[in-house]
Amino acid sequence: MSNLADKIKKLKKERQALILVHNYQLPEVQDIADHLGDSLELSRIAAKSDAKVIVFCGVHFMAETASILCPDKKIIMPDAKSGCPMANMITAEDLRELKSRHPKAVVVGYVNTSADVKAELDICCTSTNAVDIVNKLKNAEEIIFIPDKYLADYVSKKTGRVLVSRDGYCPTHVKILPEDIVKSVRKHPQAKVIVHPECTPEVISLADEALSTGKMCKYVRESQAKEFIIGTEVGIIYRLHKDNPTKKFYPATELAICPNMKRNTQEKVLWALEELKEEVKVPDDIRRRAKKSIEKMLEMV
Ligand code: CIZ
Ligand code: SF4
Repeated sequence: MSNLADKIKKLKKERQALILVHNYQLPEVQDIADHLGDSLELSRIAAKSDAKVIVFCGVHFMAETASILCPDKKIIMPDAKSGCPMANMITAEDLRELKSRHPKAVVVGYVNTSADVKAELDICCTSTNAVDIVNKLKNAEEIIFIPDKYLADYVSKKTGRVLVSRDGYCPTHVKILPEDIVKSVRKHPQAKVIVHPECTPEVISLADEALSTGKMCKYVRESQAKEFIIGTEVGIIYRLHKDNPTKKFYPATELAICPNMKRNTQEKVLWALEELKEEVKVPDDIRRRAKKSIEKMLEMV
């Protein structure tokens, strides 16, 4: 273990802190994780733990989600500038305007949204449960689904429901092109192709499965296949390798890198623990309303 990692381990104990690390983080950050996972898995671990401090290595909306679920803990980010461009593509004001044009719609929002936007939702969802949730809204006359137009398209195809969406998308996942999949399959004809539902419909149509990161980990673990082409942020490949050392993983493209996810380093985690900064705290009124949308999701799945 590196000197830095030793220092982090020691200080983490003193601070009674837990280090939660998203599947897309750099290998050096994954190596010091107490838990690796997707945003909701990590926030639920935070809520259950008795740690006083949560060091959340991911992007801003994820730390906010942890703050919403555990207001009594101090949630800190090693680099508070790590935002999610997709989440920033819709504001609470934008959503209120959309709702005013569809007053009867049930409002479903992806977890990749700010706390302010979550406060305007009826139901939050993740890429793991979005299809199930929309399937359960049998009586809804109309459904708004924000912010990701590609996830909305995927969910709409899977459920047969028309969804009112907006022009949101993930700048990292759109870097994965249909020709990348075609080329990778030509090179590795035995490999299963698994992509994220934030990819474009053209890419999804060429894949064996469209899966959230949590579901990708499970799929690879349980699959008989030995090789996989991975169509999502490349950081997950380090975890997949570690968890499945006998299997092979090929990124659909090396360009699928989220610069925001890569801002965290071991050095910044150490500074965060030393100074207990930057704290992310969702104000109480927003927190209460946002929490309802998350509770509704947990109730439904
Ligand atoms: O919810 C998450 O962590 C995200 C953004 C992606 C995924 O599929 O896990
Ligand atoms: Fe946001 Fe895309 Fe980065 Fe995920 S990979 S944090 S959706 S920009």
